[in-house]
Formats: sequence, C-alpha cells, structure tokens
Amino acid sequence: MLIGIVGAPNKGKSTLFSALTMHEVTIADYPFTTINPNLGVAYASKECVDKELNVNCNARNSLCINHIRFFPVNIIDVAGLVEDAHIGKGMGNQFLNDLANADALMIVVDASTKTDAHGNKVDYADPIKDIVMVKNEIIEWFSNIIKKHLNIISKRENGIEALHEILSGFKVTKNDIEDILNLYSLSSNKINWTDNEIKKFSEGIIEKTKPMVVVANKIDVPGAIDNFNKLKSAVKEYKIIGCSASIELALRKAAKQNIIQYIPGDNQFKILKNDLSKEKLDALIYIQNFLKSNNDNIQQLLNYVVFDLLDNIVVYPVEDENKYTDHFGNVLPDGILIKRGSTALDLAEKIHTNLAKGMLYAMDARTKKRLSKDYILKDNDIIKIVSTIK
Ligand SMILES: Nc1nc2c(ncn2[C@@H]2O[C@H](COP(=O)(O)OP(=O)(O)O)[C@@H](O)[C@H]2O)c(=O)[nH]1
Ligand SMILES: [Mg+2]
Repeated sequence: MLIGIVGAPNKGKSTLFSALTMHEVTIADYPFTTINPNLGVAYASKECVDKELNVNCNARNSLCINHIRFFPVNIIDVAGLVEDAHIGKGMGNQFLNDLANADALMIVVDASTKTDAHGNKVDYADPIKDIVMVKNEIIEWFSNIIKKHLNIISKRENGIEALHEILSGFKVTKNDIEDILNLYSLSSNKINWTDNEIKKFSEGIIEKTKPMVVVANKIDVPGAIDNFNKLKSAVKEYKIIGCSASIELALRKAAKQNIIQYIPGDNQFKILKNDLSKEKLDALIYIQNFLKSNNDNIQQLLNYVVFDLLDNIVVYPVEDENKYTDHFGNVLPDGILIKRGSTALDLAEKIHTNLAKGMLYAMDARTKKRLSKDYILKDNDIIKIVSTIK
C-alpha cells in the first residue's frame, strides 16, 4: 500500500512525512525501511486481537505495543504543486508520476491561511483554493498522459484494453475503466475523445482510484481552528482532518530520544527524564496541552486513510489453530491488511501463491469451523489456511 502526500509548497508536507515516518522502532526486515528521502514507512494502528484472547503476541510483520498493533504502509512525499504546474509552472508536474502507484492521497493545506497556493507568505489565503488547485492539477497531469497515447489508443478496436495497458502502472483495473466509461457514456472502441471527454474520464478515474483526504495542517497557529471548522462546513466532498505536523514531529522526536514514552495516537505521554531544562519542559507541557485539546492527530489521519478511505480490515493467519501460532511457535505473528470483501483464497494468495494453489479450505481458529475458499473475511479474523502445498 502506498499513500501519497500532495499539496502546494510550504503547507507542511515534508514535516508531515517526517512525523508519520519517524518511529521509536522499525521492523528490520520490512523491505521499505531503507528509505530514500521521500519514501518512508508509517504505521497504521488498531487494537490487536491478542487483547481479546488474553495472550501476548509475537508480532513479526507488524509491531505491537500495549496491545495496539502497528501495520507498515508506504508513504511518499512529492514536491510542491502550484497552479498551472501542468504547463510548466513551479517544478512542473512530472514528479506526479511518482504518485501513479499510490492507493490514496493526502492533500495538505494550511489551516493558518498564511500561505497562498504558491507557498508565499500572505495575510490570508483560502485553503479551499488549494484543494481545487491540487485536484485540478492532478486531473490535468492524468489527462496529458491519456492525450499522449491517444493516437495509439484510437487505433485499437478494444479501447478498454488499450487504456488498461497504458494505465497498467496506475492501480487502475479494467472494471474501473468500464465503470467510468459507462458513467459518462464515453465511447469504448477506437477511442478518439475530445479534450473535454478526456478530462471527464480523467476526473472519474482519479476520483475512483486515488481517494483523497484533506489535511488541515498548522492547526496550532492561533485562529487556525476556526478556519478548520469553516473548511469542514464548506467542503463536504472530502473528510478533513486537522493536525499540527510540526508538533507531532517534535513529539515523535522526543519519543525517539527516549525523553518521553509515547504511543503514537495517544493524547498523552509520560516524561521519562527528570533533568530536563526549563525550556524543554515548557515545550513538553505545551505539547501535552495541545494533545489534550485537539481531537485529531496524524495517527488518526493515517488510520482513517487505511481503514476507512481504503476500506482495509486486518486478518491474522496462523498455522496452529489451537495456539494461534506459526510453526516456530510465534503467537499471532502476522497481521495482514486486506481489502474488505476479500475471500479466504485472496488471503492465501497474499501469503504465498503456492499456498493458494494447493488450498483446500480455511479454518476459523476461534470456532474451529471449516470455511470455504470463497468465505468473505471479517475484520480481526484468525484464519488457518489448509493447503496441499506449504
Ligand atoms: N506552525 C506550524 N508550522 C508548520 C507546521 N508544519 C510545517 N510547518 C512549517 O511550515 C514550513 C514549510 O514546511 P514543509 O514541511 O517544508 O512544507 P512543504 O513545502 O509543504 O513540504 C516550515 O517552516 C515548517 O516548519 C505546523 O503544523 N505548524
Ligand atoms: Mg516539502
């Protein structure tokens, strides 16, 4: 899973990225812990089933702290987008290609309203303008990709197949394409759309395959909460989550330095050092008050994207259905993020293609009941896959 951070310059995208990807602990063998500057790992969190079962898990593909399970997801922070980036303004829009593979996008806006859509300091700038601009630039970027290939697409009898080939790196399925063609009554063979039709298609595909959340950042600045509330009542199209990326970054830095004990997402922390300077202590008290007075935080933001916007559930595969272990004896080693509606066979495929190939049936480890391959998984299911191939 890949989540992209987008927005105009100076809204706090990179600060948010740093805060989301800074951890006290990382999972050593997770493939993405080697980080290039703008690609990192963040952790979505949810109560672990080990609490309900009254055991302590040995989490391996995820982390578990005080019965809160943390699941790795990839985060990418791209350059700032400005109005008319698609005709070369600012840094242009080529860097949006890095978002092709993203499953969802976080649009970062400045709730303090002190930076405009170009990132310049101003007295007032309406964050709604940023949302409109970002969405529009993303649609323009996508439209240009279609335009570039239109000549080839127009020669093909089957337009859906032709589009699907062009969009193979975009996490766009044939079904997605078909749905949008139907929605806007667009022709599907020997496609030769007008610019307007290309734009409609692009808008439809982006809305369907790149769901977005708006992050109202810099909520710590005086007056920002009012702007945030205004934004929430004016924009119904997206969920809007307020946060202060800079405060959360300070918080996670303090946790990393073992100055405080903090579980991401909590609205409190414990100070571990008693020899802090007055300045540091005051800063921590300020952060503590901030946490207590604000409901949203970046952990909720990430959890919203993973579990609500992208509709994932968590399933725990085990080999021993009595002890809830793998064959090394690890208790509930893996928590797997999987789309709601997935089947037991989908889970087997996610674990290993061979496991799926030889799959006979699944078993609910709680009830010991047999489940068919097409059983629709439920959130927090503990599942044993029985297969002829391991
Ligand atoms: N007050 C406040 N300032 C912030 C916050 N997040 C970022 N900033 C500041 O905004 C400026 C731009 O931040 P940066 O992360 O580089 O923005 P980007 O260009 O969108 O990546 C920097 O001066 C940050 O310190 C925040 O939550 N609150
Ligand atoms: Mg940046």
